[in-house]
Amino acid sequence: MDYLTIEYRGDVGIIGLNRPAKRNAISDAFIEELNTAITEVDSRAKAGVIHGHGPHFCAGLDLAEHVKKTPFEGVHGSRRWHEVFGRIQRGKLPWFAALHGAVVGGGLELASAVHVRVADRTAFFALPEGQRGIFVGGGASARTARLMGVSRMTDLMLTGRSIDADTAERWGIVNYVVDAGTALEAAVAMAAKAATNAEISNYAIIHALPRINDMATDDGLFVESIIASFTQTSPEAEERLNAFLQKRAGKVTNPNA
Ligand code: 1HE
Repeated sequence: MDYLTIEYRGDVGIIGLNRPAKRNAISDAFIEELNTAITEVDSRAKAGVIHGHGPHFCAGLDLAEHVKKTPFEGVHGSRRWHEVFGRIQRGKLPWFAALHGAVVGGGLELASAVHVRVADRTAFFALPEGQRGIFVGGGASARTARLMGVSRMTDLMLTGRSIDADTAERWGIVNYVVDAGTALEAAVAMAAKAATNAEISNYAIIHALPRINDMATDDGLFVESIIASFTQTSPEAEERLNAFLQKRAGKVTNPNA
């Protein structure tokens, strides 16, 4: 692969954005490689991690390529990002992102498509599209706005300012902030843990939760009850429930203990 690395640690597939000279800027060829990498990791792993090689996670859209596109090519490009990132958000696996340095524009859109985000203290976040004379096109108005809220995203886009990792955590953009240089290790550890869950539970978590969140409460509760009863009838659920009852499975840990 020209723009990505793929490695496996146990059941965890790790995709590394690997175009550091251009700050992992995402071109058309890059997005197609990402699509291929997702297919490969989907078939071999039980959880995935995305991280960036070099000083930054990702500088977003490849502006050198974009500047030469017609508006209609831009539409197709944007829709392709939606498809590929959609395969992460609503695909087979739970995905984690390890973030450091710049997580900007399309880089933040990619990070918004995964299920859990871990940032180290070097990470900074911005949506500079307004300053570049364009608009978000990789899913930020639907995904990133749901993480931080429309008001905060409007502020980021109008002012072009960057926020640090602690602010991103406060705003709901990232789930964890860790020491510089430790995000990948932390994300892989969490992905390895998620990989031990029942596959059907992980599937329900990543597919049902965001959809129910988009529904009216009454509809959501109904759908929840159907999914709950569906997961409960799997042989794996019976074995896991009995394992707890027979004291073969771990208890929930008390974080204060
Ligand atoms: C790029 C890109 C890019 C860097 N496309 N080539 N994204 C942005 O507006 C962010 C633009 N990038 C930056 O603000 C900075 O590069 C960073 C803060 C990310 C990193 O700074 P730094 O000092 O580490 O690197 P640099 O010297 O700015 O960049 C190194 C090289 O990468 C340089 O090329 P070189 O040939 O002069 O060495 C840069 O031109 C190149 N580079 N970022 C192309 N983005 C689907 S819609 C999504 C819409 C968006 O994502 S818009 C936001 C785009």
